[in-house]
Amino acid sequence: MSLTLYYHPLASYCWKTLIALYEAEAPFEPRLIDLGDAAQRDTLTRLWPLMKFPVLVDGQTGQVVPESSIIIEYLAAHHPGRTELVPADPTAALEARLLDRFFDQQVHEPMQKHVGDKLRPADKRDPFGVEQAHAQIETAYDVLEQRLAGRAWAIGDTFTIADCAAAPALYYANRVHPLTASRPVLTSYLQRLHARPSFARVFAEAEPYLHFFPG
Ligand SMILES: N[C@@H](CCC(=O)N[C@@H](CS)C(=O)NCC(=O)O)C(=O)O
Repeated sequence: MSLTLYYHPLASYCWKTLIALYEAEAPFEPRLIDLGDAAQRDTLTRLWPLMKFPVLVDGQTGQVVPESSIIIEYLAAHHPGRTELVPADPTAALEARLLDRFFDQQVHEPMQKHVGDKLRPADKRDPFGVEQAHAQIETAYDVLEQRLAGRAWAIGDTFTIADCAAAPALYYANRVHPLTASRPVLTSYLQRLHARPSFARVFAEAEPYLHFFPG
């Protein structure tokens, strides 16, 4: 097996790449990294000095691929499956990449700000930053509620990189900043994501760890 994914089953950006791997039906070896273990931290840091996962290693080419979006681009280029994660049509590809960035930067990152703040010592918290993060999520929900109206998936009828990004971002954002009744488009989109077999599998694998989520 040539692909190895360094990951943790609870880590939201790892979910994004796991969904893509399952969509691509690409065989890979999952290597769980426990950041509480110094030797395992070293393993990850040797691969990617920023010590962030996911990291994909292609044993055939020796290529080390960090960053969830880049991993998905790598899969789409080198291990394509039935799901066209990055559309061949350039206009559709731009929309997919735009929404991938949008979910990461406008939903996922402010959600992480909320979670990261909970993990800080009480005297190092940043309540104003967390308030700004919640306002950012609210604006993102506004934009998405309009943009995704009438679409089955993020860019339309086909499941892409944007949906891989959306699933963990929206799942965890909904935990810290719940979708209300005024968000019917996003609420039903999140339900469709949960029903998608790739995400259902990732979620089932994460379930034993979900009680560690500090949200
Ligand atoms: N932009 C990166 C973000 C990766 C990221 O933030 N990963 C988190 C887990 S979801 C992580 O490694 N956290 C460990 C840490 O920051 O110590 C990507 O898209 O892969």
